[in-house]
Amino acid sequence: MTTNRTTDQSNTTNQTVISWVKEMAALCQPDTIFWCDGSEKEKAELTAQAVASGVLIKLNQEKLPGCYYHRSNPNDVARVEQCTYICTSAREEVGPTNNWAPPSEMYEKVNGLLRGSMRGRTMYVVPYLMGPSGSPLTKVGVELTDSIYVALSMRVMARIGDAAYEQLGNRADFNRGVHSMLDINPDRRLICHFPQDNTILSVGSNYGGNVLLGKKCLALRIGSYLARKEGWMAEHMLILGLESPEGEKTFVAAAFPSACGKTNFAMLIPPARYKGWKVWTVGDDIAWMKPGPDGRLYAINPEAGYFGVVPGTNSKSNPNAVKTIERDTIYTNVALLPDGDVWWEGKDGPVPTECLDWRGNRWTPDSKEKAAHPNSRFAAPMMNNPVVAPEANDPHGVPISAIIFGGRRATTLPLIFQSFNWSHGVYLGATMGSEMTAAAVGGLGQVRRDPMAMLPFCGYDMGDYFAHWLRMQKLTKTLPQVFHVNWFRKDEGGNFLWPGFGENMRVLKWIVDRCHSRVGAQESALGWVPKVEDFDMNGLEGFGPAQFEKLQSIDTEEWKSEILLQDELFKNLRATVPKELILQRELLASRI
Ligand code: OXD
Ligand code: MN
Repeated sequence: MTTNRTTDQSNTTNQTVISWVKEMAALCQPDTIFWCDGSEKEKAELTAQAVASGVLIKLNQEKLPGCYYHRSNPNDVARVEQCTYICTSAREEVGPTNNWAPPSEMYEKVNGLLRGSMRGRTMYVVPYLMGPSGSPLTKVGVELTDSIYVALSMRVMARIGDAAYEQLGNRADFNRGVHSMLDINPDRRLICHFPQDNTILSVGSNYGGNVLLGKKCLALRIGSYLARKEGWMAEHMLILGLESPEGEKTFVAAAFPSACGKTNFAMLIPPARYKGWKVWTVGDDIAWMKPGPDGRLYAINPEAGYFGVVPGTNSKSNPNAVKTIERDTIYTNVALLPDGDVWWEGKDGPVPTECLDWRGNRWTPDSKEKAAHPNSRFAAPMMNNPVVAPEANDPHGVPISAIIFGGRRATTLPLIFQSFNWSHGVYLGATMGSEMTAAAVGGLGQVRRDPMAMLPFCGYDMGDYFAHWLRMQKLTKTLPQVFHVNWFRKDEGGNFLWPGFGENMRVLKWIVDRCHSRVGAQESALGWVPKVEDFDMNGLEGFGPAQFEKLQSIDTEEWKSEILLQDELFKNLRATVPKELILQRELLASRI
């Protein structure tokens, strides 16, 4: 089934959009152009088309109303950092941690691949907003894609349709994004950012992070570039609000590398003893933060949906996510049960006796391979989240009182400490690290530095990015307090020292009390730490002051090697790393 909405029947009067779409259509030569308006009627029409063509499988609508299933090409299951480029006039601008290519060369190469790439296909024109409608922080993008799966996923992940054209008016400052699957060939896979032109070209993939261009490409890579230019911050952070029984709400933003539980923390349910306390989710992946009129930092979540890793999602790890993905969700690369339900490793309930794995092959518990791909995903509307913050749609954003950094560290890093000041806080973010799993190149236990969890997402030189963080002191009156957490410290026997999940509320409570100057702290070599009597251990089975001391201990030998490891990152970024951070390292070394 094709549609008859042609170029001449565009649903915008913005001439820049219309002529750019015409230009791209002349290049890509689609059979048809479909101008998305974001309506429910359109959703039904496109969904029916995707089911008819086999791109989506309709799931059991009694169990999972509004849910659909997609299998990707097995060669296309994750973001591909080696195919991701930042194209600016000078190589130095992108620094040593990004792939660089000259814009002219990359335009020529990708336009060559795009030429005629949409013959026999439809080009969907997806106008979208990153951010709530009417917010001064919100940006407009238009994505052209030949993937109906992308068109349908974009309407979950962003606010799409006429609202975007309304916000744009007749201006020309929208992000131009072009995506073509080509033949989903890893050899012709490129995700190219042109920050100076506010343009993204993505070819050869159909996987979320590479193709839902509003997310990592615009909201983080291009976003971070624009943020530095315009005096705000685009960060790989969740945003949550903690409400006290008296109704006081405190908002915090937190950056953890992938697979460290960002979505879980954003949707945390406080344990029973925290009667009347509530956590509200503003966002689970990205925060855009800008100084407000009162000099505080205000944050919005630019997204409208969650694109989360499915395996391990259950009623212990994240009960709110379980509810969020029960309806209106697009599942990709999980396993399919005979009754049209889905399954994944770590799901509640019994392991099925039989299902189809993410590749479509018969799977039984004896199979050697996983049934769901470890990076299988849900795309679910944030409004499905039982604890979505009402402020998630507030154009003013929320005032951020604390920034939390964290990683997965079996040793060395205590459960919680607070920076002495902003520069020290920037140092904590800059030296953030996480241990790689056995599957990752580099080997078990090796710490990969991932500054502010932005290593794959910073659209310019990392040293300049640190300098921008430091500069925020001049652009704001009151900056958030900065904290570092580690939920993953282990004892000599390899057992976790901290129960994690909902119990992380105890750490969050101390953080929030610190922000409101309600609790004192003790000075340590690393920063301010909780006094043992201030840290709530009530009702924690098998956990008392001795366990807390162990979890918080600072081992001088471990820290000597940690400081050396941190230096490797600084050596790599030598040309631009701010002197203030070198000084912070020296101060840390002298304290240790
Ligand atoms: C994500 C990621 O998908 O960080 O959010 O990779
Ligand atoms: Mn992410």
